[in-house]
Amino acid sequence: MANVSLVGFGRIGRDLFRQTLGDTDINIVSISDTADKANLIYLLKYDSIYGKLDAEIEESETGIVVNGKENRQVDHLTRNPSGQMPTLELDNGNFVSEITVICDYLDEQQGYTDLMGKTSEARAETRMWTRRIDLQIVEPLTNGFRFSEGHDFFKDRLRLIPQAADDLKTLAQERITWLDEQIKDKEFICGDRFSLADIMFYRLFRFIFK
Ligand SMILES: N[C@@H](CCC(=O)N[C@@H](CS)C(=O)NCC(=O)O)C(=O)O
Repeated sequence: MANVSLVGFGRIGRDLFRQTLGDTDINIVSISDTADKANLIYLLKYDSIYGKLDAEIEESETGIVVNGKENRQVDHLTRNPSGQMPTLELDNGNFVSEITVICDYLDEQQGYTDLMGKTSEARAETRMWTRRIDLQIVEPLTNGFRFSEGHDFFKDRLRLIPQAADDLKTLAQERITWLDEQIKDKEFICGDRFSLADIMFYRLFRFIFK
């Protein structure tokens, strides 16, 4: 996907913007114009030639937000180039993203608890399971969801491959069945220790089956 900045939001800029809404190859990440924001929003929304724009447009502190994609705009992309949440801002102003990495970092700040593991081996075990769960279950299942039930919400945010949705859900389902077998004699995924691996798995499970 190409990230594009528009310099000037006159007739041509607004026309280009309209043409790219819903386009999965072009993502407008910033618009600069000296004109009044409210006026620009009005002109974008009500065009005497192209008619009313079928999109939700709001004014935000930093600019305008179309179809609520603020996390996909340049401000957030400088924090996290993936355009996703969560992103943690550190005390020195740097940013860290990816759920597993943020949790690992925060637990390390506590001197490491059972959530990541108190020994190198316990942490390796947690990272091994969270990686398997993230790559083999969370990612295929959430993409399967984004490509089908979540299609309308994600269509302007990501490249969607609707025909892959069922296969991705099947892949995840097979790995869930495999995981079930792996943990059948254990209390938690890492044995008797409640860890990040359990949280990763069950928060997804609750979201999908809520
Ligand atoms: N691999 C990423 C996935 C993050 C993710 O899926 N974030 C979702 C919310 S939980 C998101 O930002 N959705 C909105 C979007 O993609 O525009 C991580 O572990 O942090």
